Amino acid sequence: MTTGTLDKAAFGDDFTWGVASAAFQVEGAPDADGKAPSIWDDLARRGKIPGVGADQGIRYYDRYKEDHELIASLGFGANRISLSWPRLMGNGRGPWNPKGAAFYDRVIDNMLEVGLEPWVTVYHWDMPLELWKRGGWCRRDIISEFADLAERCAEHFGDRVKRWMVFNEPTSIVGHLLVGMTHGRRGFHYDAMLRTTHHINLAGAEAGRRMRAVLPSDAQVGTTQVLSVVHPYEPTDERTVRRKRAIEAVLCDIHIDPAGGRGYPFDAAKALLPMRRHIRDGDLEAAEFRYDFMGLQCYGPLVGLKPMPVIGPIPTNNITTAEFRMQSAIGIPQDPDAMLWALRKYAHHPAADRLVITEGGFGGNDRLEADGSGVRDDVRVWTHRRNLQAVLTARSEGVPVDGYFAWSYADNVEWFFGRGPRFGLVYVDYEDDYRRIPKDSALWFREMLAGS
Ligand code: IFM
Repeated sequence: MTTGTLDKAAFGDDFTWGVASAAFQVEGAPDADGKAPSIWDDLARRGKIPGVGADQGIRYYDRYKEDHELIASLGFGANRISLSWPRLMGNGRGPWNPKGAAFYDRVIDNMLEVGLEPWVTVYHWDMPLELWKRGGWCRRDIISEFADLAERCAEHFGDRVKRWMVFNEPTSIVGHLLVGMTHGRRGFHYDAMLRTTHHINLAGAEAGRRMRAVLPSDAQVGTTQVLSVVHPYEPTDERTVRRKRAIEAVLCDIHIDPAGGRGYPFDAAKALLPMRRHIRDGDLEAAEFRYDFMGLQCYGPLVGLKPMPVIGPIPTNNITTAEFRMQSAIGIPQDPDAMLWALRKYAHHPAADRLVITEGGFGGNDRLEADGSGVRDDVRVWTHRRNLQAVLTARSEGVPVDGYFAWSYADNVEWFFGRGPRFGLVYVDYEDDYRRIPKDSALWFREMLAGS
C-alpha cells in the first residue's frame, strides 16, 4: 500500500497525531461502579438505538489497555476521550463518584504508560437523565452545574491531562434538541434550540475560566465545534452570498462568535433574532472566552445552495450523491474541498489562538473480508488523505493548525444510527467477542506515521 505524496515530516515535529472517541460510544458498562443513567442509556434501553441494548459501546471500560496498545502500535501519539458526566457525578449535581473517577484515573495512567497523550473532552453529549428531566440545557442553572463538573474534572485529572476540550460539537447538541431526538418529543423545537445555544455558550466560557483557574500553567483549555462551510465556497451573485452567510451563521457561527467577543450573528441571519429574549444584561461579556485552541470538525460541506427543503428556518442538506461522487453511511456528502475552506474561514477567529482537527473521518458500511483478515476501506483512506492534504495546504497559507485526530479509533455506537455506520480505523467484530481487527486505513496510518 502506498501513502501517496503524504509525508509525515511535512507536518513538523510539533504536530499532534491522534485518534478520538467518546464515552457513550465506546465504554459500555452503563451501570458499573455507581454510574447513573445518561439520556443515551435511556434511549438505548428503550430500543431507540438500532442494535444497541443493555450491552452498549465496544467494552472499552474493560478493554482500554488492549485498545491503547493498539493505538500506540499504529504510531499515534494522542488519544482523545470524553468523560461521562453521570459516571462522575451520578445524577448530575453530585456527589462526586470516586469509583467513576478511578476508572478514568486508570485509563489516563495507562495512556501515559504506553506513550499516548490524553486529550479529554468534558461533555460529549451524555447528560445525566435526571438533569435532562429537569430541563437539561434549557434551564439556566445548568451553566453553573456544568461549570462545577468541569472545574472538578480539571482539579482531579489536571496533574496528568494537559489538553482539555470543554464541549464536543454544540451544533450537534442543539441539532438533536431541535428535532426532538434526544427527548423523544419529535417536532420542531426552535426556541429550545436558541435557548440551549445561549446557555451552552455561557457554560463553555464559565467552565473555561474555572478550569483555567485550577489547572497548571502548562495545560490548555480548548473546545470543539462543527466548523464547516456552504458549497459553493466562493459564490459570486449577491443573493447566494447572503444565503450562504445566513446558513453558516445559524449552523456554526452562533456557537463560536460569542466566545470571540463578536456577539451573535444577527445581521447575517434574521432567523436568530428571537434569541434576544434569552440574553440578559452582561451575558455577551460573560460568553467571551479565548480558548487555547479550537477543535475543528468538518465531515463535509454544510448544505448546497440550490432550492432546498426547509424545516422552519433551517435549510436541510440537499446535496446529491451525484454532485459529490459519494456520501457517507449517514448521508454526508464527501467533498475534498470542504475541510480546506473551513480551515481558511476560521483561521484567525478571535475565539481561539489556533486550530486542531479534533475529528475527521468517514462512516461506511464496512465488511470484514471472508477470511476475517481485514477490511478494504479505500474511501476512508481517501478521506483522511485529503483531509491531511487540506491541513498541509492551509499551513502553507499561514493557517495555525497543528493536530489531526482520526474519528474514530474503532467502530462504535453512532448515536441514533446505532452500530450500522462504521467510522473506525479498526473493525469491531460484534459477532466474535468484539474482536478488534485493523482495517486498511489503520495500516495506512501506521505506514505513514512510521515515516516509511
Ligand atoms: O460519532 C460522531 C461523534 O460523536 C461526533 N462527531 C461526528 C461523529 C460522526 O458522526
